[in-house]
Amino acid sequence: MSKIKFVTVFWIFAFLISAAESKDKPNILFIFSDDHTWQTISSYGHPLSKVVPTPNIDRIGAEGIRFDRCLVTNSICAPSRAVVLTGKYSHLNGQIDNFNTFDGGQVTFPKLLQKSGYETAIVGKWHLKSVPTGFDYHEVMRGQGRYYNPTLYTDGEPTEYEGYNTDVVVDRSLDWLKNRDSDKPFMLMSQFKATHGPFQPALRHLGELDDVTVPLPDNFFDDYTGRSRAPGNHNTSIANVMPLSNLSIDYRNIQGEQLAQYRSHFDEANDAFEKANLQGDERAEWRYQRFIKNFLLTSKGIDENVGRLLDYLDESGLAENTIVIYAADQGFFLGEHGWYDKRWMYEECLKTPLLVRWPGVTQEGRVSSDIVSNLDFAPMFLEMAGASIPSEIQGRSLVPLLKGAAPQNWRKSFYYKYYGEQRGGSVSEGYYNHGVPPHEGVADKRYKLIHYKHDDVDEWEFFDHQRDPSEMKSVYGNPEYAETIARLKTELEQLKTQYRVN
Ligand SMILES: [Ca+2]
Repeated sequence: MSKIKFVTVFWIFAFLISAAESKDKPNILFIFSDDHTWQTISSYGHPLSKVVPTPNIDRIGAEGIRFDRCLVTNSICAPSRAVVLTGKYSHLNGQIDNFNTFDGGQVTFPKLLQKSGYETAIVGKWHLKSVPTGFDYHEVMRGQGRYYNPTLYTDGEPTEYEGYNTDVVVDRSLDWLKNRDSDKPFMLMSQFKATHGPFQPALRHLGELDDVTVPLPDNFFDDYTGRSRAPGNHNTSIANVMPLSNLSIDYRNIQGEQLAQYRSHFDEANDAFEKANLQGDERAEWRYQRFIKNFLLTSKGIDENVGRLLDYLDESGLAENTIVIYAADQGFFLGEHGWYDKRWMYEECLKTPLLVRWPGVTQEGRVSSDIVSNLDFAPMFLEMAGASIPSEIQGRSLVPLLKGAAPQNWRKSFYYKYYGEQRGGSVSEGYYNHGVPPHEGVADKRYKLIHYKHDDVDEWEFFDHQRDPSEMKSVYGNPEYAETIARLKTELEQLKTQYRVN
């Protein structure tokens, strides 16, 4: 065989092998929502999720695995998204808060999947300000986007859509799936604005819970004693702080009959509330009911749309070779401690939902209590795709956990850091956004140690979840725990060295 013929045959052969390998690679559908906390997802078993169940999201866990202790490194929107993309803590990926702009020039898992032969796309919420990189296709909202009749942008070019945001994100995701380059495996990120505030359900769900009274959480009227001063300086009270605009709507682009229905649901209720001038518990109860019902019905829109995506995978025959992941950017308070919002290292928002279905790999209905994190998503996606994991990535792939069990040397503790968002004024008067100051800490399966060190503040909190799952009393000064606290302080320093914080 002549040299030229040999080279030609070699390349044809190499191309066929590569095409065959690409065909074998699993597709990845990563469904990611905003603030859609684990308490609302029924498979996690929280009483709130019984009010509005989530059968479609539950199905992912029932046919795959549910992670019960998935912790975020920095419980706020844009930073969590940057951690997911890079597999690195905020101080290394640069996205420490919602104010700065994501550096799209750095290494991210979508870029590495592209190199590995994947067609990549992101549709929906982005929230990182810079133009998405590493995607063959992107169609994203600017900033928070609108719930009703949203505008999505591709390369800065706007397209206006009629309808409800969560429906539109799935319409556009399905459109991309149907028209993609089907010779390649795909990785699609369908990212919802829901359930971020202002809490606005789809028109079809407005008023569905009007006859229901949702029980207040046991610690709704928390007096914040028995802990550091930090929680008492909060600015996230549902009863007194949450603006009514969170229970209202954005009227841009809404007209006619739609407008009349929204006005009737939101404005008339808010007007009646203002007129009634309720006080004390009555006022708190009214505001909680409005908040929680709108939140839960916004969640319902997510679940329905997850169902649409799963149905399409079934109908198209893609389900068998497509991994489905459901997660949110962080958890959220739904009235616990009297709060809405996130940011704190407390359980409600430190923990985020994570469910993964990988046909032929995940054993149906498994539950993992191992400590996993959004830091682990990037390496997980890379290993799923058969791509190598750069050493600079700080998370660990969850693939071994999906296949069976955590390796012996899996993490036993977890490092958290929230940076605070400075607004001005005094520390106790809203200097930090939502009154949440910078803090860091370490958590394991039973204990949590939090350090508030900023300005002239230097305070610790320590919780034993076995005795105090709701984190109502810090036992930092209790000599019974002195040894454990000392151990966790050492652990905290070791983790900071390991993750290059120090
Ligand atoms: Ca969020």
